[in-house]
Amino acid sequence: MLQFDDKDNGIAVAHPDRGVIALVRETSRRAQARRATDAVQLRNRQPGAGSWNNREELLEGLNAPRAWISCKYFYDSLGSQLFDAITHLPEYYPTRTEAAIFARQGGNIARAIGTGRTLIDLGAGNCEKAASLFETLDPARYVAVDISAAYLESALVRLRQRYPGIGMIGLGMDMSAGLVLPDTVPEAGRLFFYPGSSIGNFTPADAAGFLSDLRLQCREQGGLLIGVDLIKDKAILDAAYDDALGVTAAFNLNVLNNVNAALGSDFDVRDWRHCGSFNQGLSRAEMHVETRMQVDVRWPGGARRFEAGERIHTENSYKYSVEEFDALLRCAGFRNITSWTDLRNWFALFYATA
Ligand code: AVI
Repeated sequence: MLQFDDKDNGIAVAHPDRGVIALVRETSRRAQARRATDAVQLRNRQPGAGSWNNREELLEGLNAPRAWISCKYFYDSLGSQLFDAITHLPEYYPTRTEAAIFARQGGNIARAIGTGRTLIDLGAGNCEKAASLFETLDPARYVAVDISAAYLESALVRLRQRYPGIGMIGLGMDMSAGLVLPDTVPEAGRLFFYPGSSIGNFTPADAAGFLSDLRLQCREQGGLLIGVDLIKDKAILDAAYDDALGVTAAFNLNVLNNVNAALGSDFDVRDWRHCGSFNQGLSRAEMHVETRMQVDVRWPGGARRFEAGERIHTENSYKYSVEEFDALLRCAGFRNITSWTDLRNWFALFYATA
């Protein structure tokens, strides 16, 4: 039976084939040094002690002249459901466009990658995206990484019943703090899978660092399959980050509730409004929350006045050209880069080897 635990910020590892459960502690100095600021956070369905306990980081952001909140605070259980709802919106094209590339290019992707790999799913969530590749890629084993160990546990129990021939390992960890794979994950033949353009939630510099770390973990015959959102018309991107129904607004404003839960602050969501648009100069969609009036926010040991119209920056979502992302992969040490795009050139999938 699968069991996960995330005590002491460690990584709980369950190996269903051998029934072994081990706790691997996060020891990498680099991992501990890297602070999640702009960086993407895994979809966190249950606020994880290891990911939401960074009071210092929260205070640094709230006290900054241009206030900011790390985007990891989007993902409580409600935030994760709101994100799922976003992926169904007509304006939010990335999820369905990426799926269309897989549908159209599945044969070519499978030929480039080959079969029998160890598929390592970064930010696995309900594991469905990776599972849709099982038929074509026929992985020898599947390693699902997500910040919510409990969510992974139930997803993997279901998946094992569907694919009893594939060995499965679940890692409940906050990947933004660095990826540490246990010894149970064989070194040869690793295929990292990072879909959904989550890489866009890193700054390009942090993305390069993250990709370099992945490349170091690739070892023999390792590779990376990654989804990247491409630069496109501003109107399309503006709509994707500020939809007509207001689902993205709810997703963004919910961050204030989550900060209240983590910090004990007294943000009132009704005092704030959502701002989401594409910043062409910086090639990124930005989300902010903006005050409707002058607001005083208090938390244990501190407070801040926000003037009317003042903003808190909550997320960046960088968009790349195929050439720019190719260069980023090269810079991280990847080689033999192949990419596939959809018919409109809105989204790209890259496969690169170490
Ligand atoms: C998770 N991430 C790739 C999404 C994005 O597009 O940057 C999060 C999101 N933010 C607003 N809508 C969706």
